[in-house]
Amino acid sequence: MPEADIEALVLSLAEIEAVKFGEFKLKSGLISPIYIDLRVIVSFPDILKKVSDLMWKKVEGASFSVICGVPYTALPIATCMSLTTKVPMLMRRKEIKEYGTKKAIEGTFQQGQTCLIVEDLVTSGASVMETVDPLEAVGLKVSDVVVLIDREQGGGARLASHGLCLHSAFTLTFILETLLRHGKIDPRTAAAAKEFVAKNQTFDQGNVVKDPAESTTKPSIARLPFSERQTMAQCTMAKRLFEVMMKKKSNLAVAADVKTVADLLSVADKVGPHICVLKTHVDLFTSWDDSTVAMLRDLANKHEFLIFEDRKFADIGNTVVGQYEGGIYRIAEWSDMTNAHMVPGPGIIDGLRSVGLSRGKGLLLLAEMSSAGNLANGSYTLATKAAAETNQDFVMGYISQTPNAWPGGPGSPGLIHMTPGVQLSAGGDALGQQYNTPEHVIGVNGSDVIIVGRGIIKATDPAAAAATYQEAAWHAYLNAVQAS
Ligand code: S5P
Repeated sequence: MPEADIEALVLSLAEIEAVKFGEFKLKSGLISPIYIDLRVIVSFPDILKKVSDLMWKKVEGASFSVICGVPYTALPIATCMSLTTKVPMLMRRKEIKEYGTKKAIEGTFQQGQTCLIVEDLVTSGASVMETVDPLEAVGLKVSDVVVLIDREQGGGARLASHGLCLHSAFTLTFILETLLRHGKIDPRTAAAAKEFVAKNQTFDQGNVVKDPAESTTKPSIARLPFSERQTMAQCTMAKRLFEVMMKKKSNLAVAADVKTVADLLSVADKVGPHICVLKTHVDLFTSWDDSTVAMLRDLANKHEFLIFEDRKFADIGNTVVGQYEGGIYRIAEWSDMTNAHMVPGPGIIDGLRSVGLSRGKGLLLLAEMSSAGNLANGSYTLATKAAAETNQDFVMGYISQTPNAWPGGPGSPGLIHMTPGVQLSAGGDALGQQYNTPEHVIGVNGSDVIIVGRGIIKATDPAAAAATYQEAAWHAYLNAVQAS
């Protein structure tokens, strides 16, 4: 596109008030001297076409076979590009769909395909990352992002830190200079806008500083404190677990894998002060009745811990409904959370949700396992991540191993990662269990909660052992937050 046409496009964006000057209050409360709202371009098909053609030119040479617009403003731009170039498009759902397929990404694609992200405006890059994460979670690759306007507030640097290359049709500086040259704004206005940009950088040497104009969602890889993540959690039980962790300064869950209910109650009472969660395998016990349930719940109230029945549901929706609420164990009555494999597909979440959601329960999805040779990895883990992301009303988090290594990182900060296979020194047992240390699990692998069984319950003094693990895991969490 000739330079004169590019300048004409900038002038027409100002004419249709897609770029405005004055005093504008941003979502963050900041007052900005410039306001860019590109939603209006849908009313001007000629401009929309020019915008998409110019953006397309900017990604010449980049390699991709499918494109995806960031909802909503960039959707018509991406559609226009797709119609012109015949490169197929995908759509990301912004809302969680309650019924139907619950897909985060709509459209036809193959795992391993590379997708170009199309966005109207980049400030901090947070909105772009909200689309990159679910695309990567379903196995697509993302390497390039094209935007109409780069506000030059750190978005490019943040995207680069995620390995993404930002291409922009215009920088804000170019827009200001063009409008100034054509007498559309005065030098004072241009200077005020430039100053605002300089003062409101969102990314400084790899750290997110602030996010003034875009979504408040933080990048998934940053280690935000539990206090902040609690406000982002959608599931009631996730909020509750964050609260318990903060109050007790404990991100330790104990796996009470004992043989009798007497031992269960004894262990629960001993380790209770040190834990946020007590994990049970109710089918290990030789008996189970209402009085045991009452005593266990009393201990949970006394020590303020949550109860996680590690049932690992793995059947079709209709079957798990009965298994969760009925049978001898009536798990939904006394446990605060349970977990499920995603092997059967999303019907398993729907089934468990139909029992647990109204009771305020939470579900953990098994995205990875600790045992040697297990099959929960690669695309299975990514599909589980996508299922968790789109069902955050009831899914409170994951059973995972290495969330920091997942494509796109650990996912939404409102989801909690719990990791079994933890002892004070790395190693394993004779049946395939593999152990990492609390520091490694929390600090390196990016988990939130350690789950410890034999390291505590087989210790001569389980209470003292629990205190040791509690301290190690909490320190690892504090260090991880401080370091990010
Ligand atoms: O991948 C997994 C998932 C789970 S929930 N690996 C696991 O070990 N678990 C559970 O964590 C397992 O069923 C057991 O209750 C606990 C680990 O116990 P430990 O004695 O090996 O620490």
